[in-house]
Parts: sequence; structure tokens; C-alpha cells
Amino acid sequence: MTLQALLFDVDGTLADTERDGHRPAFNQAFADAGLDWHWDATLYGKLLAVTGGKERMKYYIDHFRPDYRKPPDFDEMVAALHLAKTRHYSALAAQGGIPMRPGVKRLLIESRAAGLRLAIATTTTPENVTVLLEHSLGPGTTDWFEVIAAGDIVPAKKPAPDIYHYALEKLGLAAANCLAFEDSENGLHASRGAGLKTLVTVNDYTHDHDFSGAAVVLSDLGEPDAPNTLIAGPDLGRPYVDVAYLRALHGV
Ligand code: XBP
Ligand code: MG
Repeated sequence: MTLQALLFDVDGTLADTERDGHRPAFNQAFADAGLDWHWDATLYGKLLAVTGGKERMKYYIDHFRPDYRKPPDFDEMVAALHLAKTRHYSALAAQGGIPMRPGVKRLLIESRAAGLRLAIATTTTPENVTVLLEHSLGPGTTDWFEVIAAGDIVPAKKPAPDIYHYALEKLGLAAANCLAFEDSENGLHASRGAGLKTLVTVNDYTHDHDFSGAAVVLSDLGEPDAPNTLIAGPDLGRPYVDVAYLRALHGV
């Protein structure tokens, strides 16, 4: 089976969005609403067990704020907070505050030149993907991705495989012709659940996750002048991920 397409997670994989974007955006939305909700980095790391910002806010109240009395319109309140948070996230991304991780832009350019098809499979809100790509990857780069499968478009978010099944269906490809790129345990469960061989790059929030089932675990995608670190899996003898590396990994 030949390698034909690459499916990328967004948050934590394309960019360190949880650190640079989502957490500050949530806190700004809470402050705007006059709420005494504040997510520091440690608490946020725990809350990341739940994917989806709306679901994460509900999880926070249910598991960390027994003191908080939900108003009758709590679901509507969470939805409104999430819209505000997404506005703050977009502003942060539009200011260029959420840079691509090492090797991401290089690999995307190389992969396009090699004729590999590109797709996104993410839990985050579609608007967040567009604003991040436009401002951190470059103007018009959303067009590089044939499929942008994001957010509430599927009934169940990661670790459910739904978003990857949706992306594969839109691509019209079998999982065996693709590689997935992820950063977290939830993400890996989702991609593996869809039968996808998966390359994991870790970050501060996910380096201690269980990545059993990943094809390889790396510190990042690396650059010619900034080699990455192999954390688990085959040593393909290349200090950074390029198309030749992907073809070799896919063939392993
Ligand atoms: C990460 C998520 C998202 C973001 C927040 O998604 O779980 O919920 O944390 O974005 P992925 P929203 O790693 O699959 O890209 O607030 O828009 O959900
Ligand atoms: Mg992720």
C-alpha cells in the first residue's frame, strides 16, 4: 500500500496551541464574564484529559468546583463563554502569537511538492484552524488541506475515532494509505481507532502520556539544523522528519 495522504492533528501537533492560545483565551473569557474561574498551567494539564472546550468547562465545574451552583441556563452560559473564548483565541492567533512547531511548515511544503495529499483531523473549533493556518503557516494555506475535519462536525470527539473516519471518508482513502500525526493519548487512541499508523510528537502537556501503539514517538519533527530526539520506536537514522522518512516509516 503506497503512502498517499497525511492527516494532521492541530492542537499540540501543528503548534503549541494549548500553551500559547487556548489556556489564555479561556482565562480571558472567564475574566470578561466576571467569573472566579482561573486555569493555571497545572490545572489545565489535568483538564486536557477532556477534549473539546465546551466539554472541558463542564468537566471543570463537575470535578473541580463543587462550590459552584450551576444556573438553570448553564449549557447556554457555557456556549456563550466558548464563543468569547474562541474570539480571544482568534485574536491571539491573528497577532502571530501561536507559531508552528519545528519542522511543521518545512514538512508540509515538502509533502505537497511530493504529491502527498493533506488533511486535518482535530477536536478544536474550525475557526481556530483557519485563523491559525492563515497567520502561523501563511496566507491561503488553508487551501493546502483537502479536508479540514474539525470540532462538532462529528458526534463523538477524540479519543473516539469519528473525526479520523470522517476525514478518511472525505479523502476517499483507506487508512493503510495514510499516516496520522498526533501529540496526545486521546489523539493517538482516535487515530489508532481508525486504523491509522501514527507519528507522535510530544509537548510539555503530553510527554508523559502512554503512546503504546504509535509507529514512532519523537520530540518534534526536527529541522536540518535542529535535529529531533527519538523517544520510542524505530531509529530510521534521520535527524528530522522529511518525506523520505515518512515513506520509510509507512513501510515499516
Ligand atoms: C484539542 C482539543 C480542543 C482544544 C480547545 O484538539 O481538545 O478542545 O483544546 O479547542 P486536537 P476548542 O488536539 O484534537 O486538535 O475550545 O475549540 O474545543
Ligand atoms: Mg492534539
